[in-house]
Amino acid sequence: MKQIALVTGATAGFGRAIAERLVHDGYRVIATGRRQERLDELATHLGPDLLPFRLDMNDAKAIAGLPASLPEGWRDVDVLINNAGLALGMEKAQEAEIANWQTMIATNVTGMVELTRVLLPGMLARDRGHVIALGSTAAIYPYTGGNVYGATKAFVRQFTRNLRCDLLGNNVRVTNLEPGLCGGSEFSNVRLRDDAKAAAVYEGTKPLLPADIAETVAWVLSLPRHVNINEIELMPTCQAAGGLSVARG
Ligand code: NDP
Ligand code: 8X3
Repeated sequence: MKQIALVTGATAGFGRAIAERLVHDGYRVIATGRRQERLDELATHLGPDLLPFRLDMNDAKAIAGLPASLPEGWRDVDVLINNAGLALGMEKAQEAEIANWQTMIATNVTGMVELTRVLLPGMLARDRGHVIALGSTAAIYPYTGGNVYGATKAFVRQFTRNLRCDLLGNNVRVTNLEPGLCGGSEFSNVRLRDDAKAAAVYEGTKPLLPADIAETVAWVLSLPRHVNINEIELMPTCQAAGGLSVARG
């Protein structure tokens, strides 16, 4: 029987590429996000193994209602891809919009933990499952303007590590993927709210692409069930961590 994967944020970027790859690899995929027309288009593109399911990660009631609100035959989720997320703004903390911080925390942290909490009991009852999170290098390497976005991804990092402790003794795997510079998604368009500035982020670079993230997810899932990849930090070859900075008077 085909395994069922639920991919959050499947309307763009990594999530869409992961959904495509998993259907291709023989999974039945529940694709979620807010933009219904994108979900419908994905269903038309991928066929009956793709279930479009509108889910706003800021809607606690809708999250709590899963998996009961899924159609019969789609409720036993084996794989959860916690991908939906966003960065908003690059301002320094002292200038940032608090509403942007609230949205990042609500989506990247609160919605993510609520959905995980709702799907874990089913995985434990069936004694099989895998939760894969999209963290970020922003969780590890600080940068100017990364303030709350990086902190939400540091939360993702520690939450997935702690999940491993709580799930020990059960056959539910947990993995955190931490990509660096990645183009071909809407991440920078959403963050900067300016398509020209977003394009400039990748100028002269060969960034990771959503297909690279999907390939990594497929590999992590393909390993024998006794193998748990805890974390993967991945960057394009053209990127490396910077050094420390000093302000000189
Ligand atoms: P995109 O902007 O291309 O995709 C983000 C996805 O998240 C969209 O499908 C969007 O769907 C969904 N989403 C955002 N807010 C909500 C919400 N409230 N409810 C439901 N879905 C939501 O970004 P990426 O594909 O690049 O990013 C995917 C993940 O990877 C994010 O968590 C991001 O932080 C992380 N990441 C990205 C990197 C990059 O450089 N691109 C690097 C490292 C990590 P919709 O708008 O339809 O709701
Ligand atoms: C996305 C990578 O460097 O823009 O998580 O924060 S970065």
